[in-house]
Amino acid sequence: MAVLRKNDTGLFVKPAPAVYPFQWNWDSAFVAIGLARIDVARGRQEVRALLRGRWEDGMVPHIVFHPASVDYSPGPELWGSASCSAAPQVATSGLTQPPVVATAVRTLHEASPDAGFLEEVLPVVEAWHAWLHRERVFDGSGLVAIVHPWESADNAPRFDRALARVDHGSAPAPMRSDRRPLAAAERPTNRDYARYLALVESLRRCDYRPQSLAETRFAYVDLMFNAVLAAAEADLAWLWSELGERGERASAAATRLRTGLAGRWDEEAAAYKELDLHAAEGEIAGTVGELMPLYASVPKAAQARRLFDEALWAPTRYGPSPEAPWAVTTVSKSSPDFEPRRYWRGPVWININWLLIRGLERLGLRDEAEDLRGMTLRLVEASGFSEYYHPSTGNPLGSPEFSWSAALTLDLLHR
Ligand code: 2M8
Repeated sequence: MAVLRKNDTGLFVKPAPAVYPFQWNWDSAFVAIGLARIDVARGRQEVRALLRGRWEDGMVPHIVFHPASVDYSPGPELWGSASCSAAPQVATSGLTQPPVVATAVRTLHEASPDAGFLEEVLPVVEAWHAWLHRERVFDGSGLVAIVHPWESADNAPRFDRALARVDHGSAPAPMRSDRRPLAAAERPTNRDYARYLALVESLRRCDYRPQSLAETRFAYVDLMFNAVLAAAEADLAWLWSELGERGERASAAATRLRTGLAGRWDEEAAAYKELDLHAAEGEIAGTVGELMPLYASVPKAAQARRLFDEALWAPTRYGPSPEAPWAVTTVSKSSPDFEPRRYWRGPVWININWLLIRGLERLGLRDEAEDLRGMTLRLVEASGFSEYYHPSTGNPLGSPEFSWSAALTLDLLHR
């Protein structure tokens, strides 16, 4: 509660005290889930502040730059949203992020029902989800694509191959405020950052609305993004039913997404295959994303069992082992890309554990969920509310006093 209070700007809770001074999309949704346990009214305000950044075509952006004089780069000038016709008054980024908001609204509503709040926000969330199914579909599978790593766990090795195709020219090293408070070894490299910026530059030329995904330099069918969307669509349909409506689009979308995700199961790997749209075939990428359909209740009982035993909790992959007792690692320990300190390339994250715990609970794997919940609480007890953690030592990494780690702990304690 103290971390959330400290990071509260009055309008929104920033992700961390120094590194991230603006409102990020999925951070705020996780924060609202935590606030549902202690201050529902403040949780509703968090959602309202984020939705102020919505674009006319429905997109809810990944960052809302509420006016504030803070030193952060690359900041609003990189995006130039003011010159995009669909953008709102407040400056925002031109991308989106995993749509956790519907799930946050449901959590707030279950904690304290408020039909007025639902009437206010459901049409906005509905329009955002519909935008995803309009702008980001690529075939009949029901799955959607992201067009920039910043739309998901950006530095994850699953994006490396796709990102390597992005020519970043000979531009000088980008200005990065993240590197002042944080160790270089815990953050993305300058070369990857240059590619992120080159991608933004090319998207900016079409006001962030490419004619087709085939034309984009990066298009990835991220399983985590799709699993979050599938669960969010089901939650949205439930919320509509609270208002006496059928929520037909949302419930059909949830079914379609789950079917699409189920089709990506790989029997040999006991995990799900990721898909880079510009590559020939799907792949087992060795990152925790390949377990995420679990969060959306996609696996059948026998698959869920194998996914847990042979991947999630397996000592050589994502689970606890004598040399690295803290789980779940964000990259498989057997992968050559495993880097236990670098952001999204190995460390343990509280939001990832939370998604997996929810998935295990929903599939009835209660003991397994409880083991992971217990480990996650022991980790924050030992090392505080950090952005991420070293899987061998449990040492805190990245920013201290990280909002979603604190907020999701409140939710885990509530079970
Ligand atoms: C990280 O992303 C930002 C860019 O959006 C960054 O690297 O500076 C990611 O972990 C992202 O998932 C998260 O929402 C954001 C704020 O916590 O930080």
